[in-house]
Amino acid sequence: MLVLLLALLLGTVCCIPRGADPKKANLYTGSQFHCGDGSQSFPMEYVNDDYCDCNDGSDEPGTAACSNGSFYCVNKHFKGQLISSSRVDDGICDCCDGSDEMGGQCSNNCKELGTHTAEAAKKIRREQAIGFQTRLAYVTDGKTAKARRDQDISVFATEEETLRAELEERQAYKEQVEGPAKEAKETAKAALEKVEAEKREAGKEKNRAAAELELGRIDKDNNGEISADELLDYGKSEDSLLPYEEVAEMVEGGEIETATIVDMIQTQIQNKREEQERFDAEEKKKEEKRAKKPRLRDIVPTPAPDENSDEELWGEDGKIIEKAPLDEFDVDLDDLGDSEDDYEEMEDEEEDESQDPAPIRNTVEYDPETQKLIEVFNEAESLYNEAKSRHDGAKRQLEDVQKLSNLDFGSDEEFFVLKGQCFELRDDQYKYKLCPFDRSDQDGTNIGKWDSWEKGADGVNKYNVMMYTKGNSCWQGPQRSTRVDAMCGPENQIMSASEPAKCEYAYVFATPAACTKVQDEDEIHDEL
Ligand code: MAN
Repeated sequence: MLVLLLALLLGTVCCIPRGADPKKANLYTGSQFHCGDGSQSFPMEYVNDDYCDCNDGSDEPGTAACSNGSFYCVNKHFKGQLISSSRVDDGICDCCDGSDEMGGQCSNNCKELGTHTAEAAKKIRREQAIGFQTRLAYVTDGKTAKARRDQDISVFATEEETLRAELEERQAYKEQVEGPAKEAKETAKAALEKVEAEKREAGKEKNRAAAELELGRIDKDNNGEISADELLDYGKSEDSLLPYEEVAEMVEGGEIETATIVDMIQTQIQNKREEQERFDAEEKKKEEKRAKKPRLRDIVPTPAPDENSDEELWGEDGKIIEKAPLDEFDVDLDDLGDSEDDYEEMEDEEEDESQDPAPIRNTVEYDPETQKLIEVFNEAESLYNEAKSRHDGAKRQLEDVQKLSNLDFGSDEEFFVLKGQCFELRDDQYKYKLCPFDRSDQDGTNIGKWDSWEKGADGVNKYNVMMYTKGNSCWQGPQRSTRVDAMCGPENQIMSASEPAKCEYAYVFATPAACTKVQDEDEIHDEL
């Protein structure tokens, strides 16, 4: 036993049979051999006699006699290795020390292999050591960022609260002044509409009087009746208000009614007026556009004009009020007090209307009292809007930092630095991209959004596998997902990308964040 132990320590197998596993050296001591499974015993000479006696093949470690036996390659300077005994003396060199073949048929290349493997292992260790150093920096950065986030959250939350209080206050004030302004506006609008309706009526009357006057021109002999000849003559005259065809039709029909003629003339006068108004309105609009002063204006249908219509407008109390310069009109009549959306809608409407030549519009002014209420409201609204936009900004800022804070960047915040970065790998077919804590994609197709950490094969480390799920749907397959196995590496890099099952992707991702402290150099040597 002592000899055997000594042999093991010296790395030799001087006293155990060829191909025997040093771990089972005790089987081959004494004069009797006991099969490894304890089933039978034989004299020691039965060992390696090229005849298989034990069911477990343990009596023939150094021959190919047992189909289930194993041969131990000592492989000094490299790693001992068990191979199937069927590979013994088959003319192929399996062990690096060549011991599986008789008579020095194979060269011993264990030393080179050992040196090469040791160097490769050393390189990996070195890279892991570098990775671990980087991880330490990641941890520092991650922890600093976390502390900053925590601080930001408390600052932003206080700020958001202050701004919310201010917003609520301004909203209450806006609501308070909105009612009176709206009411005053409506009253003013109703009064204006009333005045305008009256003006329209008056306009009609004027048209009628003008038509009666025109009748005098037709009735040349002034006998109070319109004859067919008088009517036809009038129709032919250059300044006739009636088209000749209509006049001729009337004469032909034999019904020359004075009232009908007055109506016809009145209609013509009215049409002409309206045409002129439309033209004027168009011109005015063009002028405004040219002046490039786009403003929201109160708009109402234009009343029938009278001589003063261009110069005068009427206040709520029916008093004429001075027409103010255009710049003063920036009041929104119907949509008083509502959101920016309404403002945009109104502007859109204005835009649409500019395509349409028909409508006649006019600006509206209010009496000073109403104007004052509107101004108070407008001021309250703009203060509210300004507070709202500040509060919205603070809220967004708080939500953003909270969202970031809810992400799990590892036990020591070591994965934090990966947030906001993306890594790519191109294989023969696709370009894969991983943006940690965000998403994974294949040629731009979403193959998973950040979901959670999962334990890796060791079942212990909580931060081994990143799961990205709920990607784009896959035809006749599951919704796309990516599993990312994080391994230690000196830098961040997708090492491989594959699709083990349809639309289920797998990356191996090297990152310093996954590195742990490397065993010291001496241990590396001991292992080899
Ligand atoms: C595309 C790729 C593949 C996927 C098939 C499924 O070709 O996204 O990875 O397997 O779609 O139809």
